[in-house]
This record gives sequence, structure tokens and C-alpha cells, in this order.
Amino acid sequence: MATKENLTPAETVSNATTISQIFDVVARAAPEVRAGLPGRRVAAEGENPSGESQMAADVFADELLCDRLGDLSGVGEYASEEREHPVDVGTGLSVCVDPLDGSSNLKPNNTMGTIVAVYDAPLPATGADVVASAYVLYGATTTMVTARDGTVTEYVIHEDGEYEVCREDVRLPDDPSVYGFGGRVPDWVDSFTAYVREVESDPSMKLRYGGSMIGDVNQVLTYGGVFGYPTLADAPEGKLRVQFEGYPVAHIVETAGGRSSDGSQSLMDVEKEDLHARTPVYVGNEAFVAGVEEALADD
Ligand code: FBP
Repeated sequence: MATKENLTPAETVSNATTISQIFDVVARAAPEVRAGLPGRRVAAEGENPSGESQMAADVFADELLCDRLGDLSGVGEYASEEREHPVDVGTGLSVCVDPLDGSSNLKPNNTMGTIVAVYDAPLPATGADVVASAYVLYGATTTMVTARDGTVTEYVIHEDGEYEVCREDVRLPDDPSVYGFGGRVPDWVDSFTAYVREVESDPSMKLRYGGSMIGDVNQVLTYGGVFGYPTLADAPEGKLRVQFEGYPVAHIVETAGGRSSDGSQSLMDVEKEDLHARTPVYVGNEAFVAGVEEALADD
């Protein structure tokens, strides 16, 4: 039997096939990740490379996804928010994963996600290297949203790992109605606070913030609006990480007809050399993201 190490050229797979396999692995692992959560609502011993405490569930999801994705013959590197360095798993596409986005929502039993970015380049990669992205949302049901070849698709994942399309060609609605922004409000910079007050003054806009980026972004993808984790007074780069959160979410939102920004440019144009580098994140309908950039322009 061909192992990953001794594949002949004829046995190597195309990037398109590998992307499909990555989505398949992630969808089929999702019920296992979900089933593994109840017993892992406790802190793990270590910290992640960003100095944040880890839950046992973060470590569990990371190990599961590293094993499964690392086994794919077309995947060369696996990196995650939970590991300092990428793991060399062969030759091919690089995969960056946030295994359990929003894991502080585990204790209060709220929404969480898994985020996946696929790069056709060694890590750390750039926005131009993104060839596909996806997230799983562990909500009332388990769903997966993928972006590739200019199309965003939403799937429902069943308990046995089978999955089916529930929304094809997902586009941000033209009549946005939700907004949500992370960080402590007193830590926001004044120009951003003024922007948010303007958004709030529109009676058609409702606050929807749950503390898990994937849950919050999925609301924007469903109802239209804006999500941001902004520059904070004591953390100019915000909290979210470029490779694991910024690029994949920007790729999905932009593919769905929306916009992304770090405050002055598309998130896809941000370039940082550190695998775990952070960036402010603003995503949503064009007008809202343009409004953030305008508001922050004088800072
Ligand atoms: P983790 O991936 O470490 O869980 O952090 C990401 C995140 O949970 C985002 O999903 C969310 O938008 C943000 O942090 C919320 O952070 P905070 O609760 O510190 O405002």
C-alpha cells in the first residue's frame, strides 16, 4: 500500500482534490470534536503560543485535526493556534487551523467554531497564497461554510459525519441588520467608539455579539452587517491572528461579496512574518467596512 512517504508522481493528487479532501476531513471530524467537548470543559496544563490558557478541548481538537489532515497526501504543513511551530507532514498545501475558536464559550455552553485556511505556500503564508478556507460552526446544529473558486457554500453536518449543502452561492444580504464588536468598550479608541455609535444610531441595526468570532461572523453572513475585533488602546493589533483567523474569515466574507479590513487595507493584503501575528479585523458589508476605514483614517 502506498504510504504518504512513498507516493510516486502518478499517485500525487492535484490541489483541487486536496482541497476537497481537507473539507471532507474537517466535516467528518466535526461530530467527533463536538462529541469530545462535554468531558473537556476544563483547563489544560499549558498555554498556547499567544500566552492564552488552553482548554482540554482545544488540545483534543488540535490533535485530532493534525492527525487527520496530516494524513492527506497533498498536505505538506499543518499549523495551529495551539502549537508554536508548523508540523512538517509531507509535501503539498499548507493548512492553518484554529481548532476551537471561542473556546471560552465552552463553559457557558455557547457557540464555538473550527477555522481552516489552506495556503499554496510554506508557512507563514500571505493572503495571496490562500486557495481555500472554511469554518465549522458548533451551534444548535453543526454547519460548515467553505470558500473556494469564487464560491461560498454552507453545509449541514449530521451526527454521523455525512454532510449536505444547505445554501449554495452564499452572498451577504443587501439589507444588513446585525453588528458585533469584540474587546472591552472602554479599551476601544475614540474614533472606533464614534463609528460604533453611528452604527447603533441606525434603527435597523441590532447588536449580536457572542464572543466566538465564527458565531458572530456567521450572523453577518446570514443577516448582513459588520463584525470586528478592533485595535485596542493597549493592544494596537487587537486579538485575532492573521494566519488562523484573519485571512480565512476575510477570504470567506470577500468571496461572499463583502469586504474585510485591518483598518486601512483588505485583510488579504496584510503581511506579517510571525506565524502567530495578530491584526485588527473588520468584516462585513462594503459600506460598513468602508465606514470603519473612514473613521480610523485620522488616527
Ligand atoms: P480563541 O481562538 O483563543 O478562543 O480566541 C478567539 C476569540 O474567542 C474569538 O472567537 C472572539 O472574537 C474573541 O476571541 C473574543 O475575545 P474576548 O472574549 O477576549 O473579547
